Amino acid sequence: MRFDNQISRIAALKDDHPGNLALQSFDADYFASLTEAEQGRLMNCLNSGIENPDSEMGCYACQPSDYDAFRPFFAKVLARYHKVDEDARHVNEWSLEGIEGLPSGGVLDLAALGLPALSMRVRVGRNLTDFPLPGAMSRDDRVRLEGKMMEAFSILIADPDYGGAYHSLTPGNPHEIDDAAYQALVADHVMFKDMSNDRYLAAAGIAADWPYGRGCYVSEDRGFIIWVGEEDHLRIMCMEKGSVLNRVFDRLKTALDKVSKIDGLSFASSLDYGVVTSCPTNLGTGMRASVHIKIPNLTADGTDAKAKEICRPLGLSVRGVGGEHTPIGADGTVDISPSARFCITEAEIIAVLYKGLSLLKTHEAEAS
Ligand code: ADP
Ligand code: DAR
Repeated sequence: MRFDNQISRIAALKDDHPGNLALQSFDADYFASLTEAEQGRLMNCLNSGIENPDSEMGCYACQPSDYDAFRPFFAKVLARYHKVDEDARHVNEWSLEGIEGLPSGGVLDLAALGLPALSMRVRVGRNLTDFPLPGAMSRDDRVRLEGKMMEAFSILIADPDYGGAYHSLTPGNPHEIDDAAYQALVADHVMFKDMSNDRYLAAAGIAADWPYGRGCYVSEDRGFIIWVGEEDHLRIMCMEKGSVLNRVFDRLKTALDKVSKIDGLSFASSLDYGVVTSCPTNLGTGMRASVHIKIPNLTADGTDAKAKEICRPLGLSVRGVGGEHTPIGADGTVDISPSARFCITEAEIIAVLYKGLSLLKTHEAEAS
């Protein structure tokens, strides 16, 4: 049969890689029940996890409809990763109303927790309904999507609240920037890293055709950014150094409402799974809300091990100062964000960050 080799590799890898949820959730009988065309679509989703057995998720959706089309498979990986029932349904909600344990008035002021001003960032992934997801795009798809977004950016540039500029990595694009300018944007945490160096994204097809169709829109104050052509078609984010988390959270919601109303832009979503993203770890909200915070006591050994041990029960993840798969800062600066993205609302995510930081501050003080 056409996929016998992949099926054999999955069977051979499964027992030695219990953390690879795609391998663990693959069911040969379900796969055999699919048409050959469906089998090809689903196997494309597993390429990354087969080629990288050390993956924690091990799969990426390749078409906006994959989660619903291959529900028997994706329901298993989602349940295992997000610790929810296989029939769980996601609800999106940005209002803080009714969330317990927050300051009256809902102002999430880090200064009230005794924390200094921090670099705050909230990002969401979004994908357009009229293109394949990044793992299945051709180079022409990627350049056409960039062109469609450049038309949308011309509307933002005309609006004083969003005015800025688009910076493209696509050779020959009228807004193409050189490597020095690109590296400066990456160093400033404005632009994403070279995806072709990420073996998971490379195996998934998401990094293909680099750097065609890639770029970022940046507002004049650098507080509103849209990535084009990263792991999702769009990563829409707000970022600033300060104390009130609501500032980036509310600005992002307002910006998202503005962008989603631009003619021709329609974001992929599922009735059961919420916002559709390439990676099942981001499904539902596509949201990561983070701060960069110095915790020199919990990172005194130069690693993030103790910080991760403390943060895990707080529902927080620890990343390096350069983002995913990068080291922590020499001064103990780490990237802290809630781990949950799915079957949690946007409002609950920012609340977890606020409450988690209060507890993290206590643990940092106790570690002195
Ligand atoms: P994502 O957050 O989109 O999942 P990464 O974790 O790789 O992707 O981070 C992408 C970039 O955003 C990196 O340069 C990272 O340092 C930067 N970043 C993330 N959170 C913050 C923050 N709170 N302040 C400043 N930069 C941040
Ligand atoms: N290495 C992949 C990525 C999982 C989560 N990170 C993302 N989506 N950027 C894995 O399956 O482990």
